[in-house]
Amino acid sequence: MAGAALALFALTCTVPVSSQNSEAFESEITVTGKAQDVVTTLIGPSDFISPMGEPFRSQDGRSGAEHWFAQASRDGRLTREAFRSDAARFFATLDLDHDGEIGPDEISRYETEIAPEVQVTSTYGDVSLAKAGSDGSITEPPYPTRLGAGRFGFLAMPEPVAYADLNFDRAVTRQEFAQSADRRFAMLDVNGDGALTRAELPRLGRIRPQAGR
Ligand SMILES: [Ca+2]
Ligand SMILES: [Ca+2]
Ligand SMILES: [Ca+2]
Repeated sequence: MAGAALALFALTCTVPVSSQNSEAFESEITVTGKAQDVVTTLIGPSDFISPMGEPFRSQDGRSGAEHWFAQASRDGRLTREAFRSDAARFFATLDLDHDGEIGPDEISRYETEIAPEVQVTSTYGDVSLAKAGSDGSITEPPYPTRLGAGRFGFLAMPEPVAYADLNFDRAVTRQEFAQSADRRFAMLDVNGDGALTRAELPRLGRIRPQAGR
């Protein structure tokens, strides 16, 4: 199980973001008394897709991941309960007709209107996986490494909402979504203490500003 979970883990990557808000930013550091309590904001690009598939598009220089974490966490910790609540809140926004499941039309709306990023099927290699040989030759990173929403989040899931359809009947029930939330939380809770901290979440690549933009 641990191996499978690790296989889904985010690999450090740089995510191409076409928006004008994709500037790099330096993390802010807040010292809160004790040396071990140094808090850094989550580093990453402005566009982020949360573990349950919700897009966050930052416009204030902080990463989209930081926006997600800040709204879902409390006192720097995102507990399992809070993660479940965050998932349930997002589920309610997707279940437009309030029938307790995200049906095919609602999944389609998610993919076209809410998070069109999930449609992008072009592959994006993780450059950190490229290997340099002793003779100076470079072995290209394996492809594909990331697809769709996987390029914008912690987990390598191209379509995080449809991925929660555990019985493959093309609808995601509230229960399936909650069950998926628990699974994804467990993947991210590296030390298994029931809460996520910024320090244990995967680091997302920073986008460097393009010249002239
Ligand atoms: Ca519905
Ligand atoms: Ca289902
Ligand atoms: Ca933890």
